[in-house]
Amino acid sequence: MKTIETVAVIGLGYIGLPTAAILATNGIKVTGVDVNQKTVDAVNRGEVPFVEPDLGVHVAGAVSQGNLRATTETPTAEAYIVAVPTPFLADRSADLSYIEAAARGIAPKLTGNELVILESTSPPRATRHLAEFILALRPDLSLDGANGAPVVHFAHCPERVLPGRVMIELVTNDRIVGGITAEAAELAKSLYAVFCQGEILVTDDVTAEMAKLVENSYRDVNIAFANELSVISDKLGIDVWELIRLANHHPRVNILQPGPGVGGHCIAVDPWFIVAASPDESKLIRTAREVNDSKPEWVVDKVREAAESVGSEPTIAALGLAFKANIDDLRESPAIGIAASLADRLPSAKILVAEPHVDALPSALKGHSNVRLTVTAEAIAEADIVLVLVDHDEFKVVDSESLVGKTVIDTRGIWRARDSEDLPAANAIAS
Ligand code: SAJ
Repeated sequence: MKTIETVAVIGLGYIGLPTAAILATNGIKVTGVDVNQKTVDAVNRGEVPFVEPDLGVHVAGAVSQGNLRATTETPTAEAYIVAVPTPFLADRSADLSYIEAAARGIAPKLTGNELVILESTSPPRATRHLAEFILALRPDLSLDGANGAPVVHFAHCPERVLPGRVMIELVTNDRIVGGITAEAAELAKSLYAVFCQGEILVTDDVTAEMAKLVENSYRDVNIAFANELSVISDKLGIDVWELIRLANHHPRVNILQPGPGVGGHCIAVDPWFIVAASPDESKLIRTAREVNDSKPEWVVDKVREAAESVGSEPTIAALGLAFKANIDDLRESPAIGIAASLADRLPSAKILVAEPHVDALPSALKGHSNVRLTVTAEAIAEADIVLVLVDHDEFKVVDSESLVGKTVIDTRGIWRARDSEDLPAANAIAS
């Protein structure tokens, strides 16, 4: 089998850029392609346009070694890795237009014997769609060499790295590689083996696509269970964090943590691709999505109840906007929807948002005159109601004294772990 020496990575986002950087620091000549000129310029300066631990060192090193460069034009390469977004459409089926745009860039560059890998999280049969799309543009090429036409190899290799740990998990996680043909899978396996120290498991393309969706649905269903328990516990007047901590002492029970809802581009999205592919059979998966999607509204209702008891013009400190702890990623974050909904429903309230990982409010909140971004201490000091939306480390070390006399709505249970004497328990509402 041939050794791949040049790779083009299409899409320099949260997955494409780390993948490009890790290939480049392992000796592959990598060209990163992105439609955003600012991203391209940043990468060529050796900089990273978003927060991800250790990524900056890899990008700077790869660029200075001359192994990584970025451009807006798809170049000629031996392998193409497509890592573009796959959002969902209004009917919750996947929007494959970014994949198709990447395919339009790749198609004219092919001469035969290249490997095209789809890394974007995709609905079942998206890799085949990509292959058919490219071969429709290039009928002189083929999947199997029929009529002597040069072959292009297509594979799906879903990423499974956890934001915040990407540079570690890219190397250590096991990987699934699914080929439209066995040869495509083996070629893709050999490319990932350049940097992946985990096991590389080979299968067909559709099983690989489903494996990724199933992993995230598994997590979604389990988070939904925790979120449902939090709502039940609230009704029963018991502390859900204590309940879960105790139940998890059972050797075969491991309940996840409730929160204000599920965010991020993966877990809140991927299960819908399974539902869209098999609607009548995906009852549990759909219900879990609905349970998690309904949690933000439940939190909003809790805050409104608390606001009523404070009286007119309450000040609410909303701690955190990111979709999870210690990152700056705001994609699909339930915290943003909650803050926006509070701003709408409580027009006389002042909402002080503290998000240490961003320096400006996202567009969904900018239009609200009663929402302001500030620092944690100031938000808490001014607040009647303190609403924890993200379990950032910075919030965990907040001085308990500063919370005395305030109503605390802690959707992440971060202040539950403290010595109970430290807690402003009389005012606290667990969610
Ligand atoms: N969350 C809870 N309670 C929990 C765990 C998570 O409410 O106990 C919430 C988080 O706050 C966040 C959301 O769920 O809003 C998702 O966070 P996450 O840490 O579970 O996952 P992601 O979206 O950062 O990354 C997931 C990972 N998938 C799995 O763990 C199965 C990651 O490995 C995937 O690579 C990533 O999706 C992806 O790109 O698909």
